Amino acid sequence: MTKAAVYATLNQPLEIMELNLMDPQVGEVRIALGASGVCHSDLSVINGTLPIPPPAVLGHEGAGTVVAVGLGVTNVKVGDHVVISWVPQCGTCYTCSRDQGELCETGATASMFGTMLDYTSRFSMKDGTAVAQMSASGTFAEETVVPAISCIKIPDDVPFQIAALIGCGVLTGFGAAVNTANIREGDNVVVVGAGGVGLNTIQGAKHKGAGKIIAVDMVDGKLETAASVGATHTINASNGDAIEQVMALTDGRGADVAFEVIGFPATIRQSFDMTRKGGETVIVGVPRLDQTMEFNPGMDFVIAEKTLKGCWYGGANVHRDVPMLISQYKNGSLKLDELISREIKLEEVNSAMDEMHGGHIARSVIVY
Ligand code: PAD
Ligand code: ZN
Repeated sequence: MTKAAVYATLNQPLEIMELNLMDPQVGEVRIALGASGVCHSDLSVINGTLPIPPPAVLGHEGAGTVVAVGLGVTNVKVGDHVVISWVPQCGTCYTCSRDQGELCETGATASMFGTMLDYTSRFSMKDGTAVAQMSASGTFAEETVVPAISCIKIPDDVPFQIAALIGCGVLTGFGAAVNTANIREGDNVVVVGAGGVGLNTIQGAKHKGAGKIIAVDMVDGKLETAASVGATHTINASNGDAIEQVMALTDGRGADVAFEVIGFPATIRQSFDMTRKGGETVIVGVPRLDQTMEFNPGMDFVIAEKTLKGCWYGGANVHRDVPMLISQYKNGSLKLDELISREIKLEEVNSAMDEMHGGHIARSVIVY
């Protein structure tokens, strides 16, 4: 048995309950969670933006200690500390071998279904009802079972709170700037949405040598954090027209690269309109899956030669990028302690969701 926070009903708080947890099967690993971040995507499941059928253990940004391994597991052993990747990445399929591990043909479907690679889950209720595990992980639990290819071994001296953040917000946000976008040295970059993910996009843009890094948000506290991790300019979108303010900061031309890290069509359009001719807009925020947008292909894409592209999991090869991010954290160039606004217990996860509506917290992290 293990204690977990379960999504049982749309738009209702998560329920804390004891669940059965099966032993790891072939190629699987059981992990005692050390920490799990609370990401906006968890809230997006509860409010129906990301449609995962309940019941499901949410949480996909986690790190912990290996407590058991199934047959055939060679990449980690009992006692190892690991970051859990929310897309299992095999490293050898068609997309992995084309440096698109975030779309891994072995792992991405199971991740969407909230299951192991065989499309079944390891959690169940006392009456035997199967309980899905978000993104093949389910980190809002004291213990979970994940595919071994989701595990990246990390040094024992990295705090679990930090390692957990790397599992989603950092890999996604930093990777959007470093892997997905094509930021050239000196480029003017705008990041719309300075939450747990966007703050890491700012750090990725800095890493790529961007010139101006303009953070746009509606909460002054977020903008202060943005400035502390590398934003050179900040715009509170509730004060005046944010597009005009970006134009004023970029000689009336617009930014070279814009990132939307919220998940609304209106702010995607806004980000797109903040870029210059020939500029690039990267969508990181996940809108409701039933939403659509209109563009003028001739004006927007052909004549203005703009690019609009999506970003899944920061275009990350997790087995390559997690060790890289840890060494950047250790040498002080990647600021992660600053992103942990508060540490909570599993039972407090619903209040972390409420705080996210208000948007004042960079990241709440559950510590087990
Ligand atoms: P968050 O809630 O921490 O941050 C969102 C930020 O946007 C907050 O700071 C808000 O204040 C700000 N905001 C909200 N509305 C506006 C507005 N109209 N104008 C300006 N700022 C605004 O969320 P997060 O950083 O955890 O996640 C952000 C998005 O990224 C969310 O949609 C999440 O589902 C998505 C995500 N995508 C991936 C991926 O692989 N593409 C991975 C992880 C998260
Ligand atoms: Zn996430």
